[in-house]
Amino acid sequence: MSPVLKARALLVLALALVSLQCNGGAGANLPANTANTAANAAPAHYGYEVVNIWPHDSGAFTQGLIFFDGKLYESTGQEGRSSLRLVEPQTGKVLKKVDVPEPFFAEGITLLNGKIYQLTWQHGIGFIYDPQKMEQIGRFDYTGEGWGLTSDGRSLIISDGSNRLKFIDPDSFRVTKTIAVLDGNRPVNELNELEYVNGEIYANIWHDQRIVTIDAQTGRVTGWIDLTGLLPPGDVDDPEAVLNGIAYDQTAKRLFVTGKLWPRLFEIQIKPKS
Ligand SMILES: [Ca+2]
Repeated sequence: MSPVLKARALLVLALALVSLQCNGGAGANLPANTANTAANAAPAHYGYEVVNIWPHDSGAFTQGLIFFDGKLYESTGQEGRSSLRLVEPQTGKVLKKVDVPEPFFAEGITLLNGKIYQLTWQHGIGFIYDPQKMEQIGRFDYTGEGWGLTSDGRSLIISDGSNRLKFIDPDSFRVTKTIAVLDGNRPVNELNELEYVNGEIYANIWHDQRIVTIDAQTGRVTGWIDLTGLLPPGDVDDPEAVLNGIAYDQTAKRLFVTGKLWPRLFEIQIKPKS
């Protein structure tokens, strides 16, 4: 190898190492020294600290949550009660609401290329909205159930209640890739609401007090965030009022979580488990 080529090769290697340092790890709010960087490392275990508590509509059966342009957008489910909402975070006030008619049961939402996409549970039909006008501007079709939805900035990423995440092209709505979410060799099933955070996908698991963090390239579980005790006992007694709803404020690096029918929405910071 010529000296010039050798120097270039060393530069490429150095850049690759820097890139690995920057991209590795279980997400946004973690101290750098707890980052789970090794490709086959065991998942890291995290707890949480509450930063802010804000009101949340206890009639909202939360199925999708995103933060964009200083506001929360929320999708609520159940037939006849489904909606897309624009919500003021600090007050929980619903500023605008678009009702989703029966028989649709709305599910996850995400923002991609300036549009909000919303899934429905069992109808294979999704809705597209203009987030500024809060108006429906289109529909799309997909195969299988729709549970959670997020985006890596290129694809729509759909969960369907299994351990699989489907990547869908937003122009053709064809599946371009599917990843299986595995903790070691164990499938993590019933993946629900999703949030893409810096190369990882944070996912609620139906009826589980933990959020799982997933390598968005491979499906490998990188961490578990245990949110047990987040909602004070007695706040809700409905067995379906489970933790569901994760939104990430990319600008201020804030993480928000709530649940179905929860009267509160939390900004949390993830902490290594002691
Ligand atoms: Ca989300």
